[in-house]
Amino acid sequence: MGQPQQPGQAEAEAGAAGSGAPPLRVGMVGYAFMGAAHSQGWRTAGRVFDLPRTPVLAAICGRDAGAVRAAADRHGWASAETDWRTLIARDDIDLVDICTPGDSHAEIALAALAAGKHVLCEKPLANTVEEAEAMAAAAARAQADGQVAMVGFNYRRLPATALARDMVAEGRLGRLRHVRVTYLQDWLVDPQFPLTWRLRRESAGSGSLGDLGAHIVDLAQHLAGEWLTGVSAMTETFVRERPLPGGAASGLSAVEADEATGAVTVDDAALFTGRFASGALASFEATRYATGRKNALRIELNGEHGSLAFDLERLNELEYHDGREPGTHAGFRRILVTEPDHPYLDAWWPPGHGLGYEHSFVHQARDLVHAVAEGRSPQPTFADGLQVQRVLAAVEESAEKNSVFTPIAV
Ligand code: SOE
Repeated sequence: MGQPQQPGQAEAEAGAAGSGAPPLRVGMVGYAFMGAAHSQGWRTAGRVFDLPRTPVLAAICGRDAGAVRAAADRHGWASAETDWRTLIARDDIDLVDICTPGDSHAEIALAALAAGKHVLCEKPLANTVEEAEAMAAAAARAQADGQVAMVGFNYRRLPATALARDMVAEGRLGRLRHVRVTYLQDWLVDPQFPLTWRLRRESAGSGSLGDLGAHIVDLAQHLAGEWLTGVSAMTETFVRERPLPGGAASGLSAVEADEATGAVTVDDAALFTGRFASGALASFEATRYATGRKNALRIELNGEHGSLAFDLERLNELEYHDGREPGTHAGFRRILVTEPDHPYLDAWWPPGHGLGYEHSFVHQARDLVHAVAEGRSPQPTFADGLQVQRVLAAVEESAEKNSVFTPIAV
């Protein structure tokens, strides 16, 4: 279904030519929620940031010809494909962006790396540790040929989380004692919400754990600057039987429910504690049953000299407490992260004009383009994605063993 000249192509090529930077031709697999978010990132990055290569939205791929064509038109992709193998075989694609459910990540990523493409893969990296190991090994081999591979942990790339990481690395908190993270959603509260792919182990790998828990494990480790060494966990599936979807269903959006039902084979919620290499302690909660919480991610870090807190619902802010201030005027203060000196913000709006969720995907595209141009491995690498996968596996193992402390394999 490759088409020579499609809506958006002339514009994309003009953009590439106009900037003087050579194009980076992207082929994206998947076009639902994450596909739309990544499209926004690719479309916008080269218009806001000065990039060494200009992203070109060359081709989008999905199995339903009509739907993928509509997605191409809506999001500005130059052509559409219905088979990812055809997309990967195209010699006018430099980078493959994988936005499909977890069960196809490994196969597509391995094929793309073998074909000499750079790869961006949505989180979690894979559905199993074995798949993630194969992907990390393939990415390490491909790196010798100048190929890069990155995992889409987008929350690292908000200005406030990037600033938090810098502040921890500068030693402002001193030795870390606690990291506590929650990621709360509520889209499963209704027991009639149908059994979409996100609720099946064979397609999603796990439930809240892999979907939300993967984000907070990555963010916690990224901000702390160290890895977890072991976890103690509980998981639960509150609603074990749900109606089958009555029509086409994407992961999050409920469509009509069928009369027939099927078994939910993933966790609905995961609660775990963890220990960092330094001895700092961490707690994690990931759930789709936090009634009233839509996309509430919050992280707090406490160190011997100070604390930091970030809340996704106030994503242009960072709370900071400097414990060395005299007690009379010590206390948490709000840093408004909208200054040009803050991470990513020199290219955006004047101070005080905040950003949103989608900008993390623009920054992700920006950072990946730089890494490709410089031939260096962009973080989070597939090795980082594999390590998160190992944490998820340890959480499942611990939960199965009634919360016994489970070391994380290295
Ligand atoms: C669904 O829970 C979801 O879309 C996640 O899959 C995303 O990674 C997160 O950014 C928003 O919520």
